[in-house]
Amino acid sequence: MKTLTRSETARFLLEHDRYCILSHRRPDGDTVGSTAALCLGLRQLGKTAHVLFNKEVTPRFQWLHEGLTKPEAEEGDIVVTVDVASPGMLPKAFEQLLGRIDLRIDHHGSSTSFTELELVDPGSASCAEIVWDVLMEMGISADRPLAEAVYVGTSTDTGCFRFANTTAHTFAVAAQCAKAGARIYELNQELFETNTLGRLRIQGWIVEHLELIRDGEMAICAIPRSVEKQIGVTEDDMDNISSFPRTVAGVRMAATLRETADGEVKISIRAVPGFDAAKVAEKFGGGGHKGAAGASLQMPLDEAVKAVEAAMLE
Ligand SMILES: [Mn+2]
Repeated sequence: MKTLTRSETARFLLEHDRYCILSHRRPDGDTVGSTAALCLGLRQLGKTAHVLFNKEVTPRFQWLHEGLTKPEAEEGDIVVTVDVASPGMLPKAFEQLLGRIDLRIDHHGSSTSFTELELVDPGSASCAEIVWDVLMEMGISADRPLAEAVYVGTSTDTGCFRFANTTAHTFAVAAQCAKAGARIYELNQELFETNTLGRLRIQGWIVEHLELIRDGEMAICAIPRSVEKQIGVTEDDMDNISSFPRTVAGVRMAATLRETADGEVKISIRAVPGFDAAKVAEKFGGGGHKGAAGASLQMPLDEAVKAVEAAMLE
């Protein structure tokens, strides 16, 4: 595995053609926005580029991939992953590509290399910012679709520029997106100001069922699948719901547990500086950032709660 700088990555992308770009499982705004931006930038240079269709992308972010996807990677494609920290983060349908992925662009602090080349910058709040820098090095001029894809990535991974990962560089990139025509107000309304009733109802349930531990410094909330079904929430209603328990005054680290359709328990941990969410997630084979991390557990929900609580108190 060889580590590349932004300029080396730009040179690599300029020198090759026929790109197939991969997002991660349970896709968020950063992986969808970054893959879209990279694809649009490469196409602007006259390259053949596609985002590999990821069926897990929800309506909240689907519009970013419109017109960019293809169903399968082809022989001879240069395969690039964006915002994927480890092989475990790849959607099941992409796992067959392991071993032939050429480049990984990522910003996760705890990650497992699985590609020939990689550009990883854990200091970057979002992958979208890294992609932006690389595209600028390649001489691309941003139009509205590209700028909006990058803006969605940077804004969602920083909770609209409120999380501790936000840097001057994040703001600088967002400012350039605004300059290039991104509809900042509309996107912020859609992504951060508007709540569906389903989301508000699950938040109400969380408020009632949240368990505070260590004198209210930590919180755990386990959401049974039956509750999600009863309330009738969509995956979009649940997007980044794990940030919510952390917003309770005094809570420095919070874990949200959800049962998935295939019987796993998905944990998402959020933490403020001084606490390390990734350390907790790593105990269960997961990973992420200090401020936000996750893992999947193969055990019943009540056992998972006990295991996660023990790991947090450590
Ligand atoms: Mn990200």
